[in-house]
Order: sequence, then C-alpha cells, then structure tokens
Amino acid sequence: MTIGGVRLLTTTIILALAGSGVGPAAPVAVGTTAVRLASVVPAPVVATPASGVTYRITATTTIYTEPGSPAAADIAGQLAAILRRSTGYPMPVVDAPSATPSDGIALLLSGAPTGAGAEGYQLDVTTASIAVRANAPAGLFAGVQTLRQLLPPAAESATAQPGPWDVAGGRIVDYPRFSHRGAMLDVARHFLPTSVVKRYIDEIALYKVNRLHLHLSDDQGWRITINSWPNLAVYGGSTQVGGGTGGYYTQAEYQQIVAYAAARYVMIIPEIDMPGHTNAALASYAQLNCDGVAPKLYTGTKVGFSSLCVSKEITYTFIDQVLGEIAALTPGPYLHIGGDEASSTTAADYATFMNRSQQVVAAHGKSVVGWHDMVNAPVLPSTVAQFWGTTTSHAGLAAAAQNGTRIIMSPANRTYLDMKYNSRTRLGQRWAGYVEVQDAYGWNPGAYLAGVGEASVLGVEAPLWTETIETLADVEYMAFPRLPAIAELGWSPASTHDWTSFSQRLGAQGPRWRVMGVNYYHSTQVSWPTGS
Ligand code: TNX
Repeated sequence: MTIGGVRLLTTTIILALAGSGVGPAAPVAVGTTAVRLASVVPAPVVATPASGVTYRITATTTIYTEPGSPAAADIAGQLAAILRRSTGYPMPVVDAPSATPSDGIALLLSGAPTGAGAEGYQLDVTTASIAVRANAPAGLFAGVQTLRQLLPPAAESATAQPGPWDVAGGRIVDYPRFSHRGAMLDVARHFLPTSVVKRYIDEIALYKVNRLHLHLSDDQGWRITINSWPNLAVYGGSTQVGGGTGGYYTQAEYQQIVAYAAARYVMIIPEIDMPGHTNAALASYAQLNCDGVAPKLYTGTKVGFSSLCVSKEITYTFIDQVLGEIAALTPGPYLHIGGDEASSTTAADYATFMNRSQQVVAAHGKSVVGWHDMVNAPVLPSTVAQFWGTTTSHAGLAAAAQNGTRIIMSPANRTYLDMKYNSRTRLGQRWAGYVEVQDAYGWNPGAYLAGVGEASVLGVEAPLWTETIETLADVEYMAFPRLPAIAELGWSPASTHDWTSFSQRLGAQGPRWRVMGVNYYHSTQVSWPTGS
C-alpha cells in the first residue's frame, strides 16, 4: 500500500537521519527533536520532518478529543495521565470544537488517509499544534504511542521533571504490515500476578503489539478458575516449576486483564494447552485419566509425558465446559488450544482429539489457534497455526498454507524470548540456540518458511516461556530489547528493514526504559546513548 505516492521517501528519511554513517558501537545523541522523529520503533511507513519546526507542550496545553467518542476520550485520558505526572502541567482533556483546533494536541477520528485502515494514523506536528488523526480508536492509540516516542525520555517519568517538552515538526503517516503482532506470556510454569501482566501490557503496547497470548495451563499449573471444575485452579494451580506456591487468576481478575488490555488495544488470546501439557488437570481430576488414577502434581521442566484420555467421553465434557467458560470471558475471536509436543498421544488419537476440540471451539463461537503440530491432523478453514520450529521449511505447514490456513510466525530461534542472548545470560534456555537482538530482527516473516508467503502470514508473535523466569524483572530482561525487534517486523513495511537504522532507533529506547524502570539487557550489538 502506498499513501500519497511517498512510500519511497520513508526509508530515505529514516536512513538519512538515523543511519547516517554512525557505527553500531558509537553512542548517538538522542537529545534533539529531529533525531527523535527518526528514532521511532517500530519504524513508521512515512516520516517527513519539517525542518526547524517544533511544538512545545506548556502549562497551558490542552488535549482536544473527538466529540462523542468515549474511546477517544479514554485514549486522551491515558496520554494526559502520562504527561501530567512528568510535566506537572494540568493537561485538561476537552471535546474538540467543530473547527479543527488551532492550538494544543488534538486526537481526531477524521481526516486520516483511508489507506491507513483501522490501526493506522496520521500525526502532524506544527509550531501551533499536534494532530493525531485516525479512522478508528485503535489508530488513535497507535498514534499516541508514536507521539510518546517523539517527546524527551523524561516524559515517561513518574515524577515532575523540568522539560522543555519539545516535539519535532513534521508528518508521520503510518499503518501496520500484519494484523497479528503478538507477545505470549507463559503464566503456567511460573505464575505471574495480574499486576505483572498489566505492566507487560503497557510495555508491549508502546511498540504497537496488539495481541497478548496467555499460556494459562501446562503440566506444572492451571492458572484460571473454572467454576464447573474448581479443583483445576485450587489444586492444579497450587504449585509451579521448582515447587513454589503457584497461583491462579479468578475469573474477575482475568476479566480485569482483558479490560486493561482492551483499553490499550491489545486482544487477549487465552490458551488451554491440550491434549499434552495437561498434568495439572490430570492431577486435579482422577476421572480425566485413562486409568482413573490421578498423577502427582509436577514441578519439573520435562515436556511430552502427559495426555488427556482421548477415548473417554468425559474428556469432551471437560473441554466443552472449560472452553465454554473461557469463551464467555473472552471478547476476542480466538481460543488457543495448544496441541504441541503431544508425544504421549498416538497420531490417531491426536487427530480424533483435535477434530473434536476444534468443533467444541466453533460451537462456542470462536476460532482455534494451535501450535503448528496441529497441521498433522485435519484443520478447519478458520484454524490458525502458530509456527514454533527452528527450520525454514515445514512441508505440513506449506501444504496447509496452500489450503488457506493462516499462520502466526514464532520461529523459536528468532522470536523465543526465553532463549539466552549468549552463553553468559543467567536466565533462559538454549535448545533453539542463542538469540541476540540481531537474530531476533534479522528475518522476514513474509518470506521465511518455504511455501508460506506473505498472504498466508497473519503476523508474528514473541513467546516468553517461564521455566526459568519468575519476576517482572526477569520478564523485562528477556523481552527488552528483543520484543521491540519482533514488534517492528510485525508493524513496519519490509522496505524499512535495516539493521543499522534499527539498532540506532532501538538504542534511543534505552533512556526511555531507564526512566520507566524497565530492566533491559544492554546488548553490545546496540548503540545505547551515554547514561542509558
Ligand atoms: C517448547 S514451543 C514448548 C514449551 C516450552 C518451550 C521452552 C512449544 C509449543 N512448546 O512447552 O516451554 O519449548 O522454550
């Protein structure tokens, strides 16, 4: 898609400003507004600086929002809350007058190019005003995330800072390459409380990630209350890897997470992994086991030893009730049913089980997402397969793509945030190899798997498995700076792909993370500005 015929300009400007011959190891200045315009992650489609033009936020700046749009008012409220804390200014939020406001910051649901779609936006910065224009609230939210990156890092501070609060003049027109830009949190191996999940949602939304896949069950724990099968959470959720006390979300807490995510234009995709990875459920209810004997709770890290009993009818009552309750709590269209590493289930049983479980999901009005192992069995046309392999070819997936199956790209040696950066990384695993920032960034999701072209790719997702991850600090250390790399592959046009530009723009995020208290990994591949 090209807007206004200026697509080629984008790359030129971004490269000219951010990549002008500064080597990756050299510190770059991030103090000037023009550099900030060229430092946005993910790279915008078109960024046209207006040289010498700056907008300054002052004590009298007003935020105007689209009249009659509660969603726009909510987004404006979120921006005002961030700016009030750091600037100390009142930042009132009011409905825009009928004529476009000539001063202040306006968030408007009109005037954006139609080609920007529902998630795109146009951002104009002049001496007098800032206008974010979008076709839908999701686009306004995305534009506000860009605006945050155009402000000095101190704008993210939780306490009042001196300023000045200057934004570089120019125009950005921006929209996503892929609709699915995901992160995944495994809250099963180690339970992560609601507060951690909310903070992670804030952190990923800043990079225009719009899906959070929650891996809610595994051998080591069941993490959400199911009213019709209460032992799942209270017993199956009572431990975790290493033998800690585990935990689970009540349905009210899960709904809070869903609502918090929705306000940040992030869709929650809940996963109940089956038929393997089910020891916590099998331990909670003896009748789910083929031999009628409940195994012990499990706190190790082996995979592939558990299976629901495919031949028992109660198994299908179980999945119908579990998925029914979760479907009712989940506004998004997807339920993820796992399907990976079912090495204790025969191929015939696996096909039987996946066939029936896809029908159960459909009966609850949802579409299935499953790990790519699913394509070993027949899939419904609406089923989405998530690739997690380490190869660049997979015959089954290529055949599925030919038949219309859409695919989420999570190649483990590129996107797995639980892989160590290098041999010295304290946390994480290495079965898919070390994943440095350049590995996470250096691939093309639309042309990675043989026979799986761009049109078959729904998007990208960066999973964080938590066998070794226990705290928010651990999550942040593994996600930053690799998560923004995957986010950029999901959002930015392939034409902007350039490591030198990216590593410098990524470096410019360091001072922001420092101000926000994000515990990021100081990769030596990135030019971090002095002091960050
Ligand atoms: C493989 S990826 C798994 C998970 C582990 C992960 C650790 C996938 C679908 N299954 O069960 O947690 O590796 O990296």
